[in-house]
Amino acid sequence: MQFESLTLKGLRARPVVLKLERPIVARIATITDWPLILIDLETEEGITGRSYLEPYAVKAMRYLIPALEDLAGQLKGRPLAPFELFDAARKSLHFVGYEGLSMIAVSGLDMAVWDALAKAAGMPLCVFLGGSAGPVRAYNSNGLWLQAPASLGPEAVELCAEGGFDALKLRLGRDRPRDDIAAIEAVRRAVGEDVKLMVDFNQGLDLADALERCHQIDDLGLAWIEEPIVYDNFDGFAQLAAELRTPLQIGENFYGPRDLHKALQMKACDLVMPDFMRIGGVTGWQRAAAIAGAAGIPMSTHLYPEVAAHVMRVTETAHWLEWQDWADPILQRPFAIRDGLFHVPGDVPGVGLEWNEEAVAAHVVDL
Ligand code: SMN
Ligand code: MG
Repeated sequence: MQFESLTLKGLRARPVVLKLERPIVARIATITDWPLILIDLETEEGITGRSYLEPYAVKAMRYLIPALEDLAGQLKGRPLAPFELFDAARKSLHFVGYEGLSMIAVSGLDMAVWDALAKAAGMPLCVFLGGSAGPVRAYNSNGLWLQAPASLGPEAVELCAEGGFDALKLRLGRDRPRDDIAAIEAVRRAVGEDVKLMVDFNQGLDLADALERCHQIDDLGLAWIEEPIVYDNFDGFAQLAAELRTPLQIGENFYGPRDLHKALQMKACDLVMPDFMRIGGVTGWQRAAAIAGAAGIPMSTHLYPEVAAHVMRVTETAHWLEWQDWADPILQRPFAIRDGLFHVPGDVPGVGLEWNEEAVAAHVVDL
């Protein structure tokens, strides 16, 4: 097999909005319309790398798409070497500030670059990265938002059945702490003791409330407590981690591997779960995974399950893949979950993202 080197030619980014089947109702926001930026990275050699970004707010696509186009314009004509393009893109934004939206744009570009390269090599991304295709254990994160406790039990049963899952995530942060406890109990009653239960406060509490409310649920056998307080209060997380027996999970708001490093230095958590659009795509993930691996900290994923499955196959301390099917409506080949496992196919080169163009046409929006 002759490896073909690739040259960056251009990038197309299209804004799409999908209606969520189960709307996001978190303490800090309700989201019914889910934005996706579909990225096609074109190469001179005719191979297209694909990725997407989910920036939560539809309006955020208005400023992220020009940022993606700018980065591609600046890197046009360069060989598709992901580490080099990542560093060049990131450094070009030093004066602007390379966290926040800058990092999100770099991450979207990076994921598409890795996809194109693995496609050119004719390998699934996980094989290209030195691993093998196979299963990745996943929990179902598709529902269980801040809804009435009575609806939680039936939904939890449904979510387990969707793919033979034995782990679910439930969102907390209701006004009255006892309603959160009732929600946990409702899910437990419905699915039994053997299903693992992660809970997520979505940054909704202040530190004083978090200390009190996390202690109240500390002996309920939860798999983890996620983001009880605002994401960048590492001092507060360190206090919580020191006091609680239940593992404390953070990381979906780490902007780049250095945030993960800082969190571990400060003992701000027991577990980490970086998000691909903030950690720096596949490149940022690998750098972060090396830090978590050396520290012996279990690492889970946040959103982007298609890319997540590949990198989890090569992540030293791989823990849980967060399963969401939110991109499924615009994918040609939605991925299969069986027995709670995401099965990475061995015969699909790259990440395996191909757009269902008819569905894209039906959901593409004017910004
Ligand atoms: C989450 C994910 C996506 C949108 C809102 C909230 C949540 C999670 O924090 O961890 O799944
Ligand atoms: Mg979360």
